[in-house]
Amino acid sequence: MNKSFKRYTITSALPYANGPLHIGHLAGCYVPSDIYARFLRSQGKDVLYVCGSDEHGVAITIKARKEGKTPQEVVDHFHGLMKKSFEEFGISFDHYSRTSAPIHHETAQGFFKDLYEKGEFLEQSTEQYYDEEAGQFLADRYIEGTCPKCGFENAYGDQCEKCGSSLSPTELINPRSKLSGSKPVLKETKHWFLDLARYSDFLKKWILEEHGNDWKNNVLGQCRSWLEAGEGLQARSMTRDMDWGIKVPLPDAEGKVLYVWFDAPIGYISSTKEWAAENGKDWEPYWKDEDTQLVHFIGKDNIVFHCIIFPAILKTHGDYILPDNVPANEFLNLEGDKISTSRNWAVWLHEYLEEFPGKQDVLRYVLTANAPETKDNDFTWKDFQSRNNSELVAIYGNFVNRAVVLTHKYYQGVIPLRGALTAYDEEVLAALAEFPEKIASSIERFRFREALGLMMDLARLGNKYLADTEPWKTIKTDEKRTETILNIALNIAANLAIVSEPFLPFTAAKLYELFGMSESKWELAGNSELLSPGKVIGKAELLFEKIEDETVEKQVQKLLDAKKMNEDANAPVAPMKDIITYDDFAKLDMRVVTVLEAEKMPKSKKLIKLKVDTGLGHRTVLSGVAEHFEPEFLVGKQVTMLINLAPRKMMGIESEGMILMAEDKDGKLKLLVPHEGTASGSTIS
Ligand code: B3M
Ligand code: ZN
Repeated sequence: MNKSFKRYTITSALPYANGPLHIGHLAGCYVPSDIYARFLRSQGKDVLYVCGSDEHGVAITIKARKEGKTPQEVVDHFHGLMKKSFEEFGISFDHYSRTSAPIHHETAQGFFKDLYEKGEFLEQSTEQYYDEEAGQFLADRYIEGTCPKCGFENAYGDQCEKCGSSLSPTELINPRSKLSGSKPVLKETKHWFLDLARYSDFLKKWILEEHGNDWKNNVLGQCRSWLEAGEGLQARSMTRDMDWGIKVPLPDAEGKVLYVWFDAPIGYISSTKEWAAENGKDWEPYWKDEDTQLVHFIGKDNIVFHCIIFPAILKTHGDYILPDNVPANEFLNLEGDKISTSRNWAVWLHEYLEEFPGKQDVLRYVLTANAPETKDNDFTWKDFQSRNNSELVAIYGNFVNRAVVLTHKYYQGVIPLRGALTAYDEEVLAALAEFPEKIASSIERFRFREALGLMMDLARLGNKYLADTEPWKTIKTDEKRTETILNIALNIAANLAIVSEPFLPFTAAKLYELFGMSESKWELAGNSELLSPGKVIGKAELLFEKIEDETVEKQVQKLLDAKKMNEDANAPVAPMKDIITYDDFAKLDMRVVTVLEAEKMPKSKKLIKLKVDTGLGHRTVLSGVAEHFEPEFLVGKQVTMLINLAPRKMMGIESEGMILMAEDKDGKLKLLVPHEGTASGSTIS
């Protein structure tokens, strides 16, 4: 049993407000943190579960530029969308704030000033790329150029997406600004660096000694490589030359903002302050009392910020507690490929709800069952379907449904009396009594997959109990026995409701309603007499529905379509042909012509025979467009034709010229037509 604390502050990573939420977000930290918060609340603990939108940083400004919006417009849109998605999926934050909130600006600036006054920053001037046309310094992602490692011409200032090398902007060959396209110049700029090496001893002791046994190995592994290799503890700049973000609260810092990873984790504290102000509470015990357990739920890419940098800031500031655990998850992939917002390779939460209304718990279940707790894992729609059908429908739902339906069938929904127990009954009740502690122990060690499996074992116990005792048979011969069996089955189902609540809150709520249970109290679980005989239970309703093959096939196809669109969009443009002289060009006689007749050529998949008016007379042309256009679509169209191409006989017909087409990236052919009607034979030059 883990140490019990007086109160619990649970945080989950602040999602960037530059795109919708997808299943990777839920699997990475939001479902795990929600399970933990709900579990502690059901134990009656004092829990504060906070989060908020991360609204600063280059990612936001890039999105804004791409969409021709202001950063504020971008974050306003996605803050609302994400907050709604979290609510819809039962992620039960006590408070969801945002880092553009004034209280956060004040809090983050307060932290910065405090560290500054303590002399914790190194003031260093460095040379940084500056766009003289745009009049601003360039963040790494605003610089692109040729990768020195692989020659890729569109490498970013900090990373080459083609060969994966991490780069610094000055390594790029032919750097250019993404703002103006111009060649940036190196210009001196001052920043404030946190000298992480100063905290090396404290961090090594706190992480490797104090938490060497209770933090997850994937987290300790990353921390160790940062702490022991030494390269991780280089001084890191905590300010940036940007106009979007929290102003650096110093007189000589015009045009500079706090580095997003300095301000964002402080967002947990601001969110707590905002919650306390709105609820008449004192925020400080949640961040300053040693008898508070602080737990940060994050993805593995955020480990260094939550285990090294933010704790160093908290420690230096003084009088703040440090995280008791940081159970970071690895990444969830999708159908064998990395989830990617830019490639639209994702299952978006808002789209999931449109296609699977009311099935939030199915997704919560599958993402917990497949959680990337110790290694990257893969979400497939086939597995989603199979877990829904063979676990939730066939075991969990089937067990509850049979117990309820039979109680209505034999006893008009009245919970029957429990009579004499058989040895098997005693065995089942003894097993029931052990589940709450086993599940609690897994949750307390952040092993949510394991805990979910134990929850399902309880459903299996109930399902097997009914299958073994066969009340549908005993009803014919032994009324009392049947009453006992259904009494026990219903009480197992009521216990299942309590231990399900952290994982499947929507399903648990339906069961509380069905059994007339007031609320989820973990302490009641294990008690086999939760439901009093004589009480009337609600009507049976299907908790889970079978998901058909075509439903998931449609989802897979949707991903494949997105992949194809993305490949087309990123397909390389055909390279230019050799240079020609004007005289070469002048030989081409291109005209606007009008299609008079069109018919498919028999025995040819590709050819359509056209009769066109060239202005100089009528011509027959064979064109390889039969797989792109229907003949009737072409009749009457004005198209572009090369009329002085030597005639060519095809399938016994003389083709006199060539209709010119554009071939799109996806291979589709597009007609080249004048933007308004023109005389046949109009010359093109
Ligand atoms: N906004 C999200 C990410 O890196 C980042 C987390 C901040 S937590 C303080 O995916
Ligand atoms: Zn490269």
